Amino acid sequence: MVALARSPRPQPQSAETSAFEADVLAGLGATPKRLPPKYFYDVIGSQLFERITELPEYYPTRCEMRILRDHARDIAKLVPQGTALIEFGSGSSKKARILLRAVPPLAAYVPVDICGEMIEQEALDLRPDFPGLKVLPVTADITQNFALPEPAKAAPVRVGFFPGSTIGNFEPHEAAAFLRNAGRILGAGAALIVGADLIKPVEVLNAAYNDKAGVTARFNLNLLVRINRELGGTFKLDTFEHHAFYNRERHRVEMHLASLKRQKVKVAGETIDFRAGETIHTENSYKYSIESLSALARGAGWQPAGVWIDEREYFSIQAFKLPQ
Ligand code: AVI
Repeated sequence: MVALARSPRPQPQSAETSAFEADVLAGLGATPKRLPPKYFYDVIGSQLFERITELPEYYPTRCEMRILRDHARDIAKLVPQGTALIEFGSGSSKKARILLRAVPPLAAYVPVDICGEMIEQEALDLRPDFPGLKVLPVTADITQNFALPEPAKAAPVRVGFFPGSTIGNFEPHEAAAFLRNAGRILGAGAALIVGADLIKPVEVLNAAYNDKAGVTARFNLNLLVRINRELGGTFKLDTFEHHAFYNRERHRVEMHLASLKRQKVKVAGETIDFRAGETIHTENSYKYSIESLSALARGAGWQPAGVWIDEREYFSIQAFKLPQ
């Protein structure tokens, strides 16, 4: 038998993969190189992030949980009976659980996240613990417009919940756009409860993003693992290093992946050149003051409606309302 030489057929791409490919090629083709942080959260990245939240140096999750537990009753006053509670970028719903225990009966709880597998699993775990609660997960990019399920649309009021300081991973103009979009999705009379990390001493910030166990480094490098797997990338992981530092002028922690040598890397058939020491900027984590977040929210049409912080003033939960 003669073996036929076949030219490789292009694999059909999902819309998700082609958006990933387009964003990665655009980011690696830019100067300086960058990659959007939303792509950290594949299944492995989401698991690594869960591990970060348990690290001794990473204070935000513990602080926010403490604030939620200490002030759940007060915060729950923003959530009247029959509300549809929409959680933006829910990941694991452990913070929502605290709120769900404090609020009166809801029309629905709608966790929205880009990682469909994770929220479907969370919904399965949540249902037996909250019998009678409609848990209606939506897989969507929270930076884009998305449709709410019917029971949430039909509810007399909608309250958004955006914990985790995820707002800090947006550029300020993107955060303003997110707040405006959330207002459109939630509608008149809505409330929005946002967790935001506060400006604090630089040593605390630098330690939180450079943990001794190296989990944040693995989280950062996992972006290259994902590009290798999903886009046929040829990144050699031991030739890139995790860098994280607080940029005082811009009130943000920056994460980068630095190339340890001059090299060429292939991604989706394209060749990318790296100089020794050149970095890919992978994340900004903006730190806010109460005033700076509230100014941003006002500019997006929201009125301040409450602030709760921890004793050390490391983290804040801030509430906003839209006029009727
Ligand atoms: C999800 N986000 C709020 C985290 C943060 O702190 O900016 C992501 C993270 N990056 C490194 N460690 C944690």
